[in-house]
Amino acid sequence: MKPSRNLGKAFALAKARYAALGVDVDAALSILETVCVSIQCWQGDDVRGFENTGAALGGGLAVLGSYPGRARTPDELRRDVEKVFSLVPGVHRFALHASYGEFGGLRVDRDAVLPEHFQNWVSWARGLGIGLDFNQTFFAHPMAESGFTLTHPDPAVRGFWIEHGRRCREIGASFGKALGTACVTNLWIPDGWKDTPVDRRGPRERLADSLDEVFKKRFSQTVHWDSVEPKLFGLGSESYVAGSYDFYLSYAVTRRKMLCLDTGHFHPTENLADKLSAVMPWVPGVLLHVSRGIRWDSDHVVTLQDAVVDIAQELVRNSYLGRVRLGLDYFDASINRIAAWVIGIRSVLKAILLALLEPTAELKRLETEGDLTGRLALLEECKHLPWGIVWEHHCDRQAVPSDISWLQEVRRYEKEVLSGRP
Ligand code: RNT
Ligand code: ZN
Repeated sequence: MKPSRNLGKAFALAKARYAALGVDVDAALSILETVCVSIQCWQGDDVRGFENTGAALGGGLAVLGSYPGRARTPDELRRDVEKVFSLVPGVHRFALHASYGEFGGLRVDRDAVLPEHFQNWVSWARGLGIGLDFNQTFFAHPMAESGFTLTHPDPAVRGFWIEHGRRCREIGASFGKALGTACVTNLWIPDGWKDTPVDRRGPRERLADSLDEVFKKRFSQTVHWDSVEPKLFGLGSESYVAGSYDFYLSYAVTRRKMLCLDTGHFHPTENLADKLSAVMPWVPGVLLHVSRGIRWDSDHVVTLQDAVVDIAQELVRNSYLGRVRLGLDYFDASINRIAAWVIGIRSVLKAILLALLEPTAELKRLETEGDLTGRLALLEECKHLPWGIVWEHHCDRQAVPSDISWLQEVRRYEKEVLSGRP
């Protein structure tokens, strides 16, 4: 399908429509061009990584589905991601996990990982002109089988994971240095109890001490930032998670760390968007793990839902885009993995566009003047303004598919490349 021949005309009409509400479409698009999403490596291979130890995923992470075509090697993963980049507008980042190092067939344990194991990733990122982000991997490992890592009562186990945490920050900093754009290394641990614990205090005190050890070394903010990621509960940690929201919010505030907010890590009735303006005065920045929680699962492919638009509106209305890193966090093995990425990235960008096209000044005026009727009416009106045409124009201008024709390209890639992966 060719992009509509009338796109130019439709765009001019849409622009006029927005202008009538005081919205400058070109200004909105020039901001959208700069919006960068950190793409999660783990969607491409079902969180397997390249250590080849055969360890179970664990940590309460479960990847369901058996769609063919998962990336089995770093080269396959890189090739897949390049395909994704060609189907979404903008320049984005790539988020790696420590388990995605290239160890040349050697067994390099988590407490021995080094920047050199990620050299190919850095060269690849440099070639593409993108930044890299990083994550410690505190799961899929014999030392994590008990379900406890940085909170483990045995100092030897804790020490092993503290060393992993430290080394990953060195790797993250090496990314930032090599690529000239600060890497965010995000720390998430699965530690928690399936059933009611008696000692809630011990693991949290040990976690605080372990984190202080992990974060002892300081890095320049031009190369490296740390973030910590809370979770309400996980599979197998239904009753207690040591790294809860209260814990990490307090930690991030007192230790000046970024707070990672994963949209799937809260009670379904909690509004993540509302948290942003509450935490931003107190933390140096936020990393968003945009995901789609469904019932008890936190990791479905992101779609253009109210929850995502609400977050985008908070980022735009409050000028937080500069202090918030946008990242994706989901893994779906039941559909084409390239499509899963493309759908999620495009949805996040659409949500940001929707927010950028809002007549915020007018809405604020109505609110300030107490015209609550007008505020509600205009908010509702905005939902059906011709933003889809603006999106198509944006994609067209960035030389990426403006409509669902991206899917044809994914299907072609599936036939030519993915189907050759048994
Ligand atoms: C798990 C966290 C974490 C992971 C990734 C793979 O609940 O959300 O961010 O999904 O590190
Ligand atoms: Zn997450």
